Amino acid sequence: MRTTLLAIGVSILMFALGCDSNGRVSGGAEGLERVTQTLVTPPFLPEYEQVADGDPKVVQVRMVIEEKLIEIDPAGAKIWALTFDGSVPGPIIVVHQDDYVELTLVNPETNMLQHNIDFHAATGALGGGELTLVNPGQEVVFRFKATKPGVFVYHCAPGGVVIPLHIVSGMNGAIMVLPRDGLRDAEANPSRTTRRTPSVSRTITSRKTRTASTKSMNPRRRALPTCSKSCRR
Ligand SMILES: [Cu+2]
Repeated sequence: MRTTLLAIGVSILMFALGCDSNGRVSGGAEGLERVTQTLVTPPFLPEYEQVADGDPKVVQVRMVIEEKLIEIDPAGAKIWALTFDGSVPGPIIVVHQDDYVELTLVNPETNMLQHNIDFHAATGALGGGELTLVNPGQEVVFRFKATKPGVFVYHCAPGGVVIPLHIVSGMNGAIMVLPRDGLRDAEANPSRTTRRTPSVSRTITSRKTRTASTKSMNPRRRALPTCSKSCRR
């Protein structure tokens, strides 16, 4: 199994990067600084800087696909959801224009279905959909350059009539590609929005304790309850 995973991961990564037959990377990401972005459950954002710090980077993220029952109302109604990282919608990725996004997409063997990911921020190969199709028990690494600023959807697109089924069952999310000098308001003033502060993290942690009895099929939702005014920017 590991050999299969490795072969799939390496071959797809080589294709996505434009490697030659000797495995040499011919894409534009070699030599760039690599950083890891820890994804969090919406509506929260991962830690990020409003203005890019230095040259473009390779931003590594990891998502685990979870097929599971989730509770959707206080009365306890449940649905079978297909999710990126356990939440609906999936986590928000934040990068800057010209950064590379390097996603490790994991489909655990406990799942039943084939999945992939289609980034509307990526160009070609169905936004990665053609390169990232993974069966249960497989994982894949996919890298693309975020060439245009904006907020773009990503979603599962395993092909044919099941595409809308996977999307409406939860496999959708967004990536925000910031201009390298950050966002500006209507008067062209730099946005004061910045990364999540430590004080917000502490607030979330304390709320986790207070809401530990909240019924939910999603542990992350227990940890990160609905955001109040105090944690909105
Ligand atoms: Cu899917």
